[in-house]
Amino acid sequence: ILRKFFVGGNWKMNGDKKSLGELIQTLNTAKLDANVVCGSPAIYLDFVRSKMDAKLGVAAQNCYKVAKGAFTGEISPAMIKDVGVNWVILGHSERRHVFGESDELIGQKTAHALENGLCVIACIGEKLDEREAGITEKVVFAQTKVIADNVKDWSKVVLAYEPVWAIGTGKTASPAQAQEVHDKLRAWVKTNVSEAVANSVRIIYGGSVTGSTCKELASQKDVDGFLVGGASLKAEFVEIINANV
Ligand code: G2H
Repeated sequence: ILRKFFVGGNWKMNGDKKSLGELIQTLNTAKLDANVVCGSPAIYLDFVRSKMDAKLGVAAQNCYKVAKGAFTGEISPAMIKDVGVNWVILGHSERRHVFGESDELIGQKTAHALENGLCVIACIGEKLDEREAGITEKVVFAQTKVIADNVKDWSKVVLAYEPVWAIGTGKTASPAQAQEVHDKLRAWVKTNVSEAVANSVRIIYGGSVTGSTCKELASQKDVDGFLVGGASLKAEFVEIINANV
């Protein structure tokens, strides 16, 4: 198949060595039929990488736009690579809306992470008032453009569409709502990047994905996987990873 199903776990600021160790044990021994990448809190990246089976990817949940320096509290792609981790999640809605990250900063981070050999799960998504105002497309296209302007090698990038109103709220976008935006995003990529990239880039959906909603979402033509928050901390994550089987 052209686009291998891709499931990211985003543990956010959850877990401890004991609970994450148990979760990793479950994932290591399960039969998983997708590319899997787990987003760990920064302080556990080294621990998680050392415990997780090599066939499973690990991601940082954020990083800064330069290699080192006087940036208290930040971590760099070089540091992430140094502990054997190859992925980073950038532009998550909590980074955008809780911590005030701008499109511009997310673009700079994307460029720096890719230049330093990380793969990027780049997140985009509209807020509820934007959806209600009918500007979903305008918002997600603008966010995607800033990311795209900073990408040279699209094989290192996964796009995650996460409508902000569906994140952690229990309100999943309906399969049709997700498909509609994914389809428009792929068309945007076709027009603004290339047809080859549009055909190959994974566009994954995030926002309250659970074991009970994953199958129907996964069956949508342009949904190539998920970014899973709450449910990625539970055994149910295995079911979500295999949603497309
Ligand atoms: C969206 C998602 C994971 P949840 O933030 O990135 O979290 O599945 O808990 O809505």
